Amino acid sequence: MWQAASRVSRSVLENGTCGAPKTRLKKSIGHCRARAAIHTRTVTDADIAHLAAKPLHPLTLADLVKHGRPPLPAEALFKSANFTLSILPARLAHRIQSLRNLPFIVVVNPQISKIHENYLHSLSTLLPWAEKEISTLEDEIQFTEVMADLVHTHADTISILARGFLEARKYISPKDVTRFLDEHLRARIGTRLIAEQHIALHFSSQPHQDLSDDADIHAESGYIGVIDTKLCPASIVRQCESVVSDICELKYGLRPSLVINGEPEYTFAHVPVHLEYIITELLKNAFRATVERGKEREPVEVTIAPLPENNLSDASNKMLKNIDQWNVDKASRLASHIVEEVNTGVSENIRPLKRSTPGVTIRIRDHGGGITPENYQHIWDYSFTTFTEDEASSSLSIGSGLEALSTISGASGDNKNSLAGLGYGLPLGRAYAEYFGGGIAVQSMWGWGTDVYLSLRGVGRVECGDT
Ligand code: ADP
Ligand code: K
Ligand code: MG
Repeated sequence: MWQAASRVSRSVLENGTCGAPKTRLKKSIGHCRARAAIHTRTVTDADIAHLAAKPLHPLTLADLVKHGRPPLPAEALFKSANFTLSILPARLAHRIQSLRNLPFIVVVNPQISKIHENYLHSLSTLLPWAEKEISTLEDEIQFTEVMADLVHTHADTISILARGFLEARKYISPKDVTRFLDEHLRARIGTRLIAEQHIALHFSSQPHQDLSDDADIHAESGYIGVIDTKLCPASIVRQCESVVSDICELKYGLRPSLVINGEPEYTFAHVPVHLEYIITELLKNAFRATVERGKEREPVEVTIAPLPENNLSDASNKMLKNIDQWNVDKASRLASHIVEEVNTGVSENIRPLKRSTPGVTIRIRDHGGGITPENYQHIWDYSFTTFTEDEASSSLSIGSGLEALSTISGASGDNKNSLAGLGYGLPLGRAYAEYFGGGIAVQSMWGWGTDVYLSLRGVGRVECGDT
């Protein structure tokens, strides 16, 4: 039964199967995309109205891990595909509808309409599957290709959105832009996660020889699809530091230093790509401020502070006892309950508790001079930036006019290779943090420096898999 799948996976993965799951996933997506001849069905207004009328399924970490730990048996993989298929069309239709609800002159902006087309395209690739139940490996493989196409289509679209809303800023208030983008970008995070999770489960479930080593690495490393149950924030900080330092060196000829303290060995269950995005953006901000202030001798300090494990009330302990291993939904509700208890000081009845991981707070402290009170009010606005062309010509700023936008293209278009400029770092970082119940708070001491508190909730007992 696995033979057909093995044939495809060999060709899909021949680009190389080693390395971090994320890298492999990217390669697989690229390769899949190149091979796929994807069927489409024209999307009608009636389709959109019908699908958008369906209630949205709010995504939880439980949804992502409920099909089990890879390698999945074929039946579980079909379940994952059918679950994915059951929720994505309505999500895409909702996006199309809310794009269409923008003022007409904004919708017809070439950038915004490009985004609209992307969503129509993705929905048109799902409609041929609408009445189908995926129950063969051939179908599952084709469906995975559709998912790869979806991820690819929407990959580097943040800069397109940013450009669109800057071009259209005369016709829509900043408040309305923020409202739209907050909803749109959060929905985008979820849709992408759902598609990537199925792709990851697919590729880590192929019992092909090429993959057996990789599957072992996978099991050991604690991955369930795109979720790493043993994610170490300190390692992510070091990885991101290296990337951001390179950018800094290119731009300013300097590499600020960074120290990590607190509990660098702490691990929890989370989505590594989300953490990478957030930490990269926060380090870019801290490094930029540090260098511009001439404070590169003062290291940026990152403190990893897990929420105390033993500050639990009787109520929490009782809830914890009743959690069965796979019910992550309950576990995440418990995590929020615990975070609340700890934060509000309710928990006095302290009991030692070994394995719960309610979450972590990561403080990033720089001595880069802080944020002026006037700017502080705007830091969460999409497109608000103090980065100007005088500082670096390769990015855009709100003051430098639209010409700067034309310099945005390709990979760097999503701000990957520049230190700042889109003004999306903080608000989008916060959207990622809030997605699974975390948050970001910025404390500025104007004239001195900035402390950023990133809090993330872990999911207590995701780990445990197939026992
Ligand atoms: P961008 O970095 O593209 O400008 P962000 O949303 O990341 O967009 O940040 C918005 C603005 O907030 C920055 O332009 C900067 O003025 C201010 N800011 C953010 N973090 C810091 C920091 N650590 N120190 C000083 N200013 C900061
Ligand atoms: K901003
Ligand atoms: Mg930034």
